[in-house]
This record gives sequence, structure tokens and C-alpha cells, in this order.
Amino acid sequence: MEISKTVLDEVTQAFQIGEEPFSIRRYGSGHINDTFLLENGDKKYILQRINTSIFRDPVSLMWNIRHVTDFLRKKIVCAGGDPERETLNLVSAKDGTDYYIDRNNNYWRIYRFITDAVSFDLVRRPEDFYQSGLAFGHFQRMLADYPAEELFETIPDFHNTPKRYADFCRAVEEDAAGRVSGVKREIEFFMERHEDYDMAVREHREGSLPLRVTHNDTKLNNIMIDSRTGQALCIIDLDTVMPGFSIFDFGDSIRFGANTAEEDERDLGKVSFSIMLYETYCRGFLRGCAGSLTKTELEMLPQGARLMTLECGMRFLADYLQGDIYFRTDREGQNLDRARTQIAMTADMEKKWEEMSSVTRETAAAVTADGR
Ligand code: ADP
Ligand code: GN1
Ligand code: MG
Repeated sequence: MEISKTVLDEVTQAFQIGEEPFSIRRYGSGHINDTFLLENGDKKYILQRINTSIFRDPVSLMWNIRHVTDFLRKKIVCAGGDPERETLNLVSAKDGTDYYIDRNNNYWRIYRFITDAVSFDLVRRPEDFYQSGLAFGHFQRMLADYPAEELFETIPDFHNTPKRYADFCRAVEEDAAGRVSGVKREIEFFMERHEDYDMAVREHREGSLPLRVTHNDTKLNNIMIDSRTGQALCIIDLDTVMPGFSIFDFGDSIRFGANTAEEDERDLGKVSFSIMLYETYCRGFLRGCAGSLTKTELEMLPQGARLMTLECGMRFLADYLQGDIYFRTDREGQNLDRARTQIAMTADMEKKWEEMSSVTRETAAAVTADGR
């Protein structure tokens, strides 16, 4: 959506960032919010318009972010870290709130820019992926004593895979954009696997898979890596921090980062599931979790990766069938390409299933042995 210069000026003037003019440009490759970089010499901020057709209750969402970042800030300070760089920092509006509502009823927020740090759409070096596993595991551990019942569910049933499948089937049935006939094979792929979709929710219902405070959107570009040290610095994109399953935080990172190609790659010959990257992330994540995962969680890590890949694939395909109304696209067919990479990833994971399971067991054993 185009946002006028008048609105951007109105919004920037509403926050406590000084009176000097900033240059403004679109920034990053997130699929949901509108993100801009504000820049004036060394002064930089991230400005975001919250996507309120997806996040229906932006006030509660901002409440979550304020409280989670304050909580993390205290933990980081206690551990001797730098809270300016290791967690997101909201900038207040001039009226003291954490957001601003513009003339069109859009909600905006500003974060301090994390300098000398980068985020990636593709694993550049395995070490970056290891670092990201370590940081997402650590993030979960830092939030282990956060009062989960106080968090708002910003998107209900976000990783309820059977519900996602039902939504997908509805999109196929409705065929709103008249695209079903062209993607029969892709639809079939997700339908053939329908019996597996309730694996995690079933384990939870039976009491063996705990709900934790999780991030729920753990892709590689939601973590900032320090450009100087190469270490993971800060977990960003906290819009979906809410109760969830650890195996899904693990799995969503794998679906995105253990792919040898980008999420929207058109040449499927380039897409594969890298066992080497899987092992690398697994090692980092388990070290970050530091022994906090249960036996069932450890056993279900490969399934977490497969389910997240299937779920995300279904979401991309459903969006394609509905005429690209959810995920941002910048070219024709991009959601279909994204769905196809998830299909190729799943198929490759299934081919490498035995290896994936044994690598998980061996990595868990090695990390436990290290920790002694
Ligand atoms: P979306 O919800 O649309 O994915 P994100 O919050 O992930 O939006 O932001 C999009 C991109 O903007 C990120 O991938 C990252 O590159 C950059 N970004 C976001 N917040 C910051 C920040 N505080 N400092 C530096 N870069 C940031
Ligand atoms: C979206 O916001 P972003 O781009 O980090 C989506 C995730 C998907 C991801 C696929 C709120 O994440 O669930 O896994 O795209 N976020 C939301 O790339 O739907
Ligand atoms: Mg993001």
C-alpha cells in the first residue's frame, strides 16, 4: 500500500525523535508490516505501520511488546549485557504512549535502530545459523518465567495446524481468484498429509507437549547479527510472542534457514533441505535452551520442522488461491513460488527423515554431555 509523504511527516512528528527532518525509505523484507528507515546522519530509527488487517487489536499487541521488552531488558541488564542492542527499544510518541494513530486510523510505532547489525534472507555462513539457534533457544529460556497468562493472543490459533488446514480447504473450495485448476498437484500434496496435522496439538492435549512463551515467527531475518563479532545480537519482530510450542519455534527456523535457496526461489532445482544446516541450528538451539526441553519436545523436533514447513506452505498456497491478500508480494505468482519451495523442502525432509531423526538424537546427546 502506498503511504503519502504527508502522512509520513505527520507520523514522524508525533514521536520523540527531535524536530530535525529525516529521510524516509522502505526497509527490510518482512511480509507483514510496512517498515521504513528514518535517517538523519548518524541518527536512525525503524518506523513501522502495524498491519491491522492481520493484527486486529494493535493496542494489546503493543502492550505485549512493551511488557516483553521491559522484561527482557531487566534480564539482559542482570546478565551484564547491553539492553540498547540486545532487545528492541520502543520510542515513545509525544503524548507518552508507545504508538501513534494517524488520520486514517493506522497504527504506527518506532524502534531505535540497531546499528552495526544485519539480518539475512539466506544463510550466508553456517555460523550465522548456529548463532541464530543459540539466540532463539536463549530467548525462550529468558521468557520461561514470563507470566504467559498475561500475554494477549495477537493472532488466535496462529500455529494451530489443523485449523490452518481447514482454512486452506476452504480457500480451495471457494476458489476466489479462479486459480485452483492450475495448482491441483500442489493442493494434493497438502491434502495427502492431512492426518499428520494434529500431531502437536494432540500431544499437548494429552499433556506431553507443554505450552511455553514462544516467538512464533523465528525466521532468519527476524534476528540481528552483530556485524563486528558475528554473534547473534537481538531477536526482533515480537508481534507474535505468545504461548506456543518450542518445537514450532525450532521448526520455523529450520523451514526457512535450512533451505539451500530463498523462500521464494523459482528454480526448484536450487531448493533442498540441508542436513548440515539442520544439525548446525539444532546444536545452537539446544545449547540456547540449556536442558530445558522435555523428552517429548526433543523427540518431536524433526516433526516440528516438517509441520511448520507444511503449515507455512499451506498458508502461502491459500493466499495465492485467495488472490494474494495476506503476505506482501512484489511480483505475480510469488506466493505460489513460496508454496512450492515449502513443498520441495517437505519432500526432501521426508526423504532424509531417518537421518534427521538420528542427527537430532546425537546432537541432543552431545549437547547434554557438553553441559556437564
Ligand atoms: P515484519 O513484521 O514485516 O517482518 P520486521 O519487524 O521483521 O517486520 O522488520 C523488517 C526488517 O526490518 C527486519 O528483517 C530487519 O532487517 C529490519 N529491522 C526491524 N527492526 C529493526 C531495528 N530495531 N533495527 C534495525 N533493523 C530493524
Ligand atoms: C510472516 O512478518 P514476517 O515476514 O517475519 C508471517 C509468518 C510466516 C512468514 C513466512 C504474522 O513473517 O508467520 O512464517 O511470513 N507472519 C505473520 O515468511 O503471519
Ligand atoms: Mg519479520
